[in-house]
Amino acid sequence: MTITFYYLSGSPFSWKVWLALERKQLAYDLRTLSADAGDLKRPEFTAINPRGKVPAIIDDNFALYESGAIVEYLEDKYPQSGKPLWPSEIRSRGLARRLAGEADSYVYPLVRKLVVELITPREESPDAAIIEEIKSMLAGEFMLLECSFVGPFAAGAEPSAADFALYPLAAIIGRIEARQPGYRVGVVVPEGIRLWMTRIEALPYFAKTTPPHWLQGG
Ligand SMILES: N[C@@H](CCC(=O)N[C@@H](CS)C(=O)NCC(=O)O)C(=O)O
Repeated sequence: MTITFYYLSGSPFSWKVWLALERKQLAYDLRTLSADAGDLKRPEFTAINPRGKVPAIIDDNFALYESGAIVEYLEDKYPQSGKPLWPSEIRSRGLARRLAGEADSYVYPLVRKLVVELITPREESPDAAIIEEIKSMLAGEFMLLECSFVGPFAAGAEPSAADFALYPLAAIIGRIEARQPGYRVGVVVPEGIRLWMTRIEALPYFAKTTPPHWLQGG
């Protein structure tokens, strides 16, 4: 059975689910939507997710949205497929779930603010004071995360959904740095997190999940 996967290039929540589908070695049909073209607000899509947000999946006529719920569903529905999304040891699993939750609840809102200040086209110029404040908060978040990591991957010897929740957010910071070097946002990512990123990037399925519009220079 092929899973239909609704995706937006550059969306960290979509990237999380893409990495999870790959680790689970599940067959999927990638449907890349365009926010600019209004795809997320079309009735065909709001019938799947009334919030008009990605990611969403349809599996065997069952529609599901919210990246965290999708990751749990994939593991529950396909326990034997590919590799597990969570560590088997209970405490490691608790840690992985905590880190995935921290990525969504604390890191994402800060990264989103940086994207709005420095990447999203808008009339106002970037506010240097706000950017410095967000950088300082993000640096604190990454230091906390770095101290919590217990293995080559976030929660141990194997990649888990915690890595898949966090990696896209750290990668987006790298992209903002490349596009707006003057604001030096990259300094918020400590050395240990940079090393961890190289391990995610070395995963055999990583390259195919890179946001297509990043590869096209967009
Ligand atoms: N909590 C949701 C967040 C989903 C979300 O915010 N998706 C963004 C892309 S990263 C989106 O679809 N934004 C389009 C919009 O709000 O119009 C999840 O984990 O899936």
